[in-house]
Amino acid sequence: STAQIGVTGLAVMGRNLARNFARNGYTVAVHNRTAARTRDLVREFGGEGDFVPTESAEEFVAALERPRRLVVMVKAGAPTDAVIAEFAPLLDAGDMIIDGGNAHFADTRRREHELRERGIHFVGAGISGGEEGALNGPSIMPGGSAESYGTLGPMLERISAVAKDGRPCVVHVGPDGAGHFVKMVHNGIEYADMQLIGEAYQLLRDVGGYGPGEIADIFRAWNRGRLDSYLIEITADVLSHVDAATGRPFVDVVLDQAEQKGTGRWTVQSALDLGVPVSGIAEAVFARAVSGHSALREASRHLGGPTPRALGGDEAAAFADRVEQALYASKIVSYTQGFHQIAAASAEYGWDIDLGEVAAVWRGGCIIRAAFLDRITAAYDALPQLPSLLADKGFADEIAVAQDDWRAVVATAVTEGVPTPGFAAALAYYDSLRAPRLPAALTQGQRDYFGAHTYHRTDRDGVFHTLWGGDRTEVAG
Ligand code: NBP
Repeated sequence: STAQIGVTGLAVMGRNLARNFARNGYTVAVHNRTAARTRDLVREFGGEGDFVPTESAEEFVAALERPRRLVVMVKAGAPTDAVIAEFAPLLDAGDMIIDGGNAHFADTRRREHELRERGIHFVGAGISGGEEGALNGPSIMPGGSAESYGTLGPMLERISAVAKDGRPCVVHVGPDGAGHFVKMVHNGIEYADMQLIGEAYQLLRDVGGYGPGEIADIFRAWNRGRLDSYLIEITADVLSHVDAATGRPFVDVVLDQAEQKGTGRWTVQSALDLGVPVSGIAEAVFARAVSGHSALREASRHLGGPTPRALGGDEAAAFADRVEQALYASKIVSYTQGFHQIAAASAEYGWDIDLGEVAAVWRGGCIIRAAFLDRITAAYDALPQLPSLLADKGFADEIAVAQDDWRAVVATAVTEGVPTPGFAAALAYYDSLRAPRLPAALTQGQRDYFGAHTYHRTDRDGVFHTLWGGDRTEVAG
C-alpha cells in the first residue's frame, strides 16, 4: 500500500484528476470498471508521475495507504451507488470515499448517513472547471465531516486552482451534502450568467445593429472592466469565431436550441422546496426549455409583434453602454438570489456555510470565475450576517447608478419585442424588494375569501377571517 490517493472512474474527468494528483507529487492508485481505460492512462501519461494501475476492486483498495482516500469519478446516480456498494465492504473505519461527480445533494446526504454508520467518511465534493480544470486546477467544494477534511484538505489544496491572491480555490463547505449543494447552485448561477450574456448579445445585435464580430469587441472591452470573467471572455471568442465550412459567423450556423444536463433544473427544484425566489436562474432554465420546443416555436412565428429597428452610430454605442449596466445589475441580482438559496439551505440542513468563503472558492478554476466574486467575499467579510447581497452598500450603490439604464434597456426590449426574461425578472425582483407594499395583501384577501385561509393585520397581532359569505364582520381566525 503505497498510494496516498486512489481514483476510480477514469473517463475524462477522473483521468485528468488522477493526472493532476500525480503531477503534484502524489502516488495515485487508478482503477476503472473497464480495465482498458486504466492501461491507456498509464501508457499515455505514466511519465507524468507515480501511478499504481489496478484491475480489481481488491487490488485497488490494497494499494491505498490508510486511512484510505478513494475518489469516485463515475457517472452520477446509479453508477455511483454501484461503485459505493462495491468498495464500501472492502474499507475500514476511518477510510474516505470522495465522490467528485455531479451528484444531487440529497443523494449525497443519504450516502453520507449510510456510510457514517459504518465508520466511513463520505465526502461529496463538487468539482467545477470541466476537463481542463480537473487537469490544471479545478474549484473544489467538498462536504462531509470536518475530520475528513483534516487530511484530505491539504491534498485538495495542492491540486485546486489558485485565486489571484494565492489562496487555493477549495474550502470545506460544510457537513454531508453541503459541497454538492453549493456546486449545484454554482451551476444554477452559471445558467443565469449565460442567459444574461445571451440577452445582452441579442439586444446588441437586434437593437444595437452590431454584427457578431463587433459584439465580440464590445464583450472584450467589458471584460476589461467590472464584468471581467471567464464567461465574458469565452463569449467574445465564440462570437468572433467564423465557421470554416460556410465563412459565416459561427453563432449563425449553430442551431438555436440550448441543451441542459440538469443541475440548473435541480437548483430551481431545490429553491421551490426552500421557498427562495431564484427567478434569474429559473428564467435561464426556462429560456433553454423554450428554445428547445422547435415545433411550438415554428407554430408561433406568425404571432404579431414588433420587428426591432436597429440603431446606428452614436445611438448604438450609447445603447451598448446601457446594456452593460443592465447586465451588471442583473448579475448582482442573480448572485443575490443564489446566495440566498445557499443561506436558506444552510439554515435548513444545519450546514453553517460561510458565504464569503463560497464566493472565494469560485474565484478560480470554475466556470463562473470572475473579478466580481472578490466583491462578494468582501461584502460577507464586512458583515457575515448580511441578509442579502443587495443589503451591501457597495452593491446597492452600483445598482442605484445602473438602474435608470437597466430600466431603459428592459423597456426598449419590451417595445422592440426582444425577449429578455433574465433582465426583466432580475428587475422585477429588485422592485419587489423595494416596494413599500406588495399585492400580497390582496392575495391574502382572495385566499381568505375562497378558502377561509385567514390573514394577519398590519395594525394588531392575531389571525383573522372575514365572514365573506355573511355580513362581512371580522372574526378571530
Ligand atoms: P461519465 O459521467 O461519462 O462516466 C463514465 C465513467 O463512469 C467511466 O469510468 C465508466 O466506466 C464509469 N461507470 C459507469 Br458509466 N457505470 C459504472 C458502474 N456501474 N460501475 C462502475 N463504473 C461505472 O464520466 P466523466 O464525464 O468523466 O464524468 C465523471 C463525473 O464527473 C460525472 O459525475 C460527471 O457528472 C462529472 N463531470 C463533471 C464535470 C465538471 O465540469 N465538473 C464535467 C464533466 C463531468 P467504464 O469506462 O467501465 O464505462
